[in-house]
Amino acid sequence: MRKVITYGTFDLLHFGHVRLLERAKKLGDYLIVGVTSDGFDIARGKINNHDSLMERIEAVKKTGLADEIIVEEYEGQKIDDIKKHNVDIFAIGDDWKGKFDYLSEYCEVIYLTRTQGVSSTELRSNLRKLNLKLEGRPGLMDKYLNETKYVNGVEVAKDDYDALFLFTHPKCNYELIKENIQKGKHVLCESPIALSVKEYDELKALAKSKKVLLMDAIKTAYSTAYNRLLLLIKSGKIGEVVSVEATCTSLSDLTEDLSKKVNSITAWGPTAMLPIFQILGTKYKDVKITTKLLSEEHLFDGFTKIDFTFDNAVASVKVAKNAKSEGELIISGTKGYIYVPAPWWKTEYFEVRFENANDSKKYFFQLDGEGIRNELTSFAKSIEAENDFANVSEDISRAIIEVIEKFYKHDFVKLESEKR
Ligand code: C2G
Repeated sequence: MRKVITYGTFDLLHFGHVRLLERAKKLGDYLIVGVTSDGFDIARGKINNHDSLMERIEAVKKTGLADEIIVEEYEGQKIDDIKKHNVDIFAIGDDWKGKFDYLSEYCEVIYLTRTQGVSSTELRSNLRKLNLKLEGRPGLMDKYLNETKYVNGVEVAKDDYDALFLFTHPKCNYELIKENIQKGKHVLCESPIALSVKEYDELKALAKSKKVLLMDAIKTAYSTAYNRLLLLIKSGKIGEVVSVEATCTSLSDLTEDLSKKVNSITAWGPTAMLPIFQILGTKYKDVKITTKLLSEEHLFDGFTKIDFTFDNAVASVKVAKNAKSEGELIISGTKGYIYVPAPWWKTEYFEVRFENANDSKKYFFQLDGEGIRNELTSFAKSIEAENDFANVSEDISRAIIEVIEKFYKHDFVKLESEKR
């Protein structure tokens, strides 16, 4: 029996793909099709697939041409597969001509003519695009604009727009969001969406009645490593969680008018509180805010510590724009702990550590675009599917705002400045 193998992404499966599979199949008696995993595609720079891996596998299956479907997950896997499956022929479109000659050491390599006039890229660009307007602090504009390029189904709006990505000063959020929702626009807004729970609930209700999406933007919630870490905790890897400590600091130029600057608790609080509420839930028994104010008038905190007490655990957050510390995340459990080194909020790496160092493990997951492009993808997908795929749930957004509101109500302990 002659075994043939071929590989591809097969996004939005089309005539060109089917013709390739047909010809590959005819080269032998048994066809193995390797479908690329999302992770592998991301690693090789193809981040804008429309269909998920499951959908792409299903589509290949439906052609009835594959005798076996496998998933391609890593660089170099082709050699392993060819050896493992005793493959006689490797076939691929001639857009790859010469690129896989190195496989001839293991089997015959055949390049098949690519079908002209049809491609996944073209099909993707014909799908309806979400016209996204970006509005916010100039310092962030270039970074966010650049991220939109990687997101399938999103186009930066020229005039009219369907959706708004907002990253203005948080005190402007409420009015701007209200105005846009009333006009029927979907809104993705940098957290916190509002500075009081009342305003937040009002905006959420308005969005519901206007049938638009209002989504909280916290990019860390879309980082692969962070999400895997949450899953490990939920699966009991470190036992029962007893403590979560998150620190986020950035020293910035605060000589300008502080009324225009975002204070520490608003800038960093949502990100720092995210793991606490996602791991321990939002029903804490007690919260205490201790702060060092740079300006009483603008309620600008240079450094703030927030301490939570839960029934079975404690948590604390340290945020600062006028103090520097190690931006780490430590989650302690009854069996072990997870350590995420600085800057944990855009991490690709973490460690699970145990008493016996031999049991400790290191985890690495590639992260492109700090999670922003994944966040934009979730936003666009949620709108397209009329379903909420957000990674930050409503109760968590509300809990974050509740703490920030407490700060704005002056419900904190104030640290004095050193007298010199
Ligand atoms: N193809 C074709 N004609 C087209 C489009 C694609 O013959 N009009 C072929 C490609 O040459 C490839 C297969 O269909 O052999 C799958 O194409 P893609 O889904 O674009 O996958 P690709 O990025 O080429 O992945 O490890 C993955 C492989 O290296 C190839």
